[in-house]
Amino acid sequence: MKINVIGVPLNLGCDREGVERAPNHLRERGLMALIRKNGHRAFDLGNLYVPSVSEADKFARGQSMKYLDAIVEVNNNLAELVYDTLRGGAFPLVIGGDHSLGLGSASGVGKCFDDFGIIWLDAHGDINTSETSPSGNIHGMPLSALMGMGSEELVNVYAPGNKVNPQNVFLVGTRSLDEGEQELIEREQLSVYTMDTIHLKGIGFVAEDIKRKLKERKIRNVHFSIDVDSIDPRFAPGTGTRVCEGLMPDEFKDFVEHMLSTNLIKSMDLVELNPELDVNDQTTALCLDIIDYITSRL
Ligand code: 6HN
Ligand code: MN
Ligand code: MN
Ligand code: MN
Repeated sequence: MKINVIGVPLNLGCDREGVERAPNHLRERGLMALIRKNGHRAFDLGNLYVPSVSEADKFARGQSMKYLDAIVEVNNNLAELVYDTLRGGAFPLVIGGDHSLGLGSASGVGKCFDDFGIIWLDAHGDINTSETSPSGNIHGMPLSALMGMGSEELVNVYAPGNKVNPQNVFLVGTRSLDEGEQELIEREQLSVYTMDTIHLKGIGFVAEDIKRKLKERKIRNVHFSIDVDSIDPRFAPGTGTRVCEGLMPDEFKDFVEHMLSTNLIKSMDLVELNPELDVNDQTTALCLDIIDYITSRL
């Protein structure tokens, strides 16, 4: 398979330094060779340009979302690159950077396939809006924007309006939701597989349930957005918003294996690795292991 690696050294969505270093850090530790070892034609498209900002840009025009203009700009460019990659028959592997990039990434996927689904593997929901966000950090808002909810500026990134049907969105590993996020989940009847559910029923059950729904809804293409904080912080401490009681690495791999076996996964994000917060580089090693595991099954 042809795989295009796209680095997005973006930290404006989490408003914390370190995540922007992840794409180069992974490259320096052998990212491209690893993908090629698994038999793929891998191309490194480099890092997307991220505008430099000042403290004054944080709440420009009096709005509550931090660094909105720069984040919209990066996501618009990312969407086009992901779209071009898919049109060229390649698999986009997007390396963050913070999770606000999920907005651009999935928007590019949405232009290519109109019947697509999103699996969002994350400790968090990332479905806040400018109104419900406790932080103003846009990495907590991309998934609601993709479903057409929240500020127009985010909803209209790359193309006007919503990009994905809420029925086709699956949240997995969830264990930290803000009040407004919980309300949105109930209102939209979103498919959410919390850690409580995973502990109770097992990750295999969850995977089978998602596969069944994908089939029922005749979804032919899936974008897989992986936030490193979905994994338990004992194994993945190198990330900015750690939440305990996460997925064990084996549960994570088990889930990934199930999803890849559908052959529906057409694109992927790996986000929120922060090398500066890591302990002995173990989260970087885990990310490389995950990429190895995934690309050996693509
Ligand atoms: N992530 N719910 C919190 C917020 O600020 O909206 C945390 C979001 C974390 C986002 O991990 O990609
Ligand atoms: Mn996230
Ligand atoms: Mn998260
Ligand atoms: Mn467990």
